[in-house]
Amino acid sequence: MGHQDLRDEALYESARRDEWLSRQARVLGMPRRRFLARLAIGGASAALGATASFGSVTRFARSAFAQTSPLVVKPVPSNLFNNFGSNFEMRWESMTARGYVVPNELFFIRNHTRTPRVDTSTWRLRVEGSGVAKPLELTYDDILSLPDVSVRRYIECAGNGRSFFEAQYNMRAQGTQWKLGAVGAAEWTGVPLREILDRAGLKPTAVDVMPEGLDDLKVRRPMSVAKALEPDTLVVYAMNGHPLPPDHGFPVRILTPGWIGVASIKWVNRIEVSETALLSPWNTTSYVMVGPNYKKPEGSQALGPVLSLQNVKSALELTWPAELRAGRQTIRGRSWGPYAIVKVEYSLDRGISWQTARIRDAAAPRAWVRWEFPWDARPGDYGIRARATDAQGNVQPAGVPFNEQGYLYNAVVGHPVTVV
Ligand SMILES: Nc1nc2c(c(=O)[nH]1)N[C@H]1C(S)=C(S)[C@@H](COP(=O)(O)O)O[C@H]1N2
Ligand SMILES: [Mo]
Repeated sequence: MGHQDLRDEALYESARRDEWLSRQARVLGMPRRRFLARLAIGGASAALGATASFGSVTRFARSAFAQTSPLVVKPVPSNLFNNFGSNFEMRWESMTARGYVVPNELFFIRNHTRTPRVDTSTWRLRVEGSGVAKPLELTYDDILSLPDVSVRRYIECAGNGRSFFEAQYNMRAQGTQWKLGAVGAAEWTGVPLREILDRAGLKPTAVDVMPEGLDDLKVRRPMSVAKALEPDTLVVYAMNGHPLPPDHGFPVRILTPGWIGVASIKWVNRIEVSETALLSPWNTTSYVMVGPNYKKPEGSQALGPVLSLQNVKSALELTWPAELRAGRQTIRGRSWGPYAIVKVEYSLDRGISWQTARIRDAAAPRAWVRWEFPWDARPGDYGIRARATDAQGNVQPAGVPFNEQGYLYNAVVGHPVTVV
């Protein structure tokens, strides 16, 4: 397979899917009860209040509509997810008037191959490489006994919104044709990565930190030491107060807030720390910007500028397309980005005039805010537009230059709504 082919996410993955489908998955149980007991003793328990209303979602997901996929573990019913095979997009209407976090049952899944099952009695996390003086091997229990923090942050796929490139340019970008549901905010509990790097004797000469997953492709993606040392860059073991579900990285995943989702590596069993820059397919051939508006960086093996930070985006908590009854109602949505969202505007006349929506959550970086506005809807066809501004003054643009792999589409989108 040539370089060109590797840039096509779909081709790249289907070639390898044959490889790993033929192997037998390790199906081993997870020690859920023991885990929950530990969570209750540890400091994490206090911070985990945000998970009410789970019962109803679980019943919903297990209802007659429930569908399963051989590539993921949790039920992925079509009333909750758009199904792309190994990838499952959250349907935004399932978040209508819900709490701040996306319940685990509703959270989008982005797998390059399939969800592996991991036995924590044999699993270890190794921290090694030229950038550490004291290579480490940690058990699951070791990690649970380290100092923990809980943070509310979103994870978003770099390709979220990709389908709108085709709508804008009549040209389809490679990869999963997401609308805006490849994003979710959750409360993540884990150990700051810097605690672990400290214990491994991080050298002042270290430059890159590369977590690696134990899924079939060993998905791995370097980050700078600076990013690794940020207080909310975590080795996560709990999501919304529950052990990390298999599809979301059990036993541990990395959380790199504000960065593209692929940097939040799931099923991590190895972290390489290096005194030299690290390369992987995920920072050379994919998750790089390739297109007429982007230049290949000089002296780099990457095919284009390498992505790290996400950008500011918005979505409405409505079906796509939506049909609403005429009359007074509240329209709701959410906006997010690496910096705090300070303003959200909406337009009901195709972007000619804008009004300010009411933001319902305190602005925080690397998180989302819920917002709403009242609408006395008259019969007709609309494209409801939302446009967020962050604390750095970044505003969602009217359009985004094309890139072949369809990353970072954050232009204002007209959500099709028919009022009857
Ligand atoms: N090991 C591993 N980590 C991974 C992936 C993967 O396929 N394998 N997918 C990445 C991508 S592209 C995204 S967007 C996020 C999605 O996280 P989620 O499936 O928990 O929503 O996980 C990232 N971490
Ligand atoms: Mo992603």
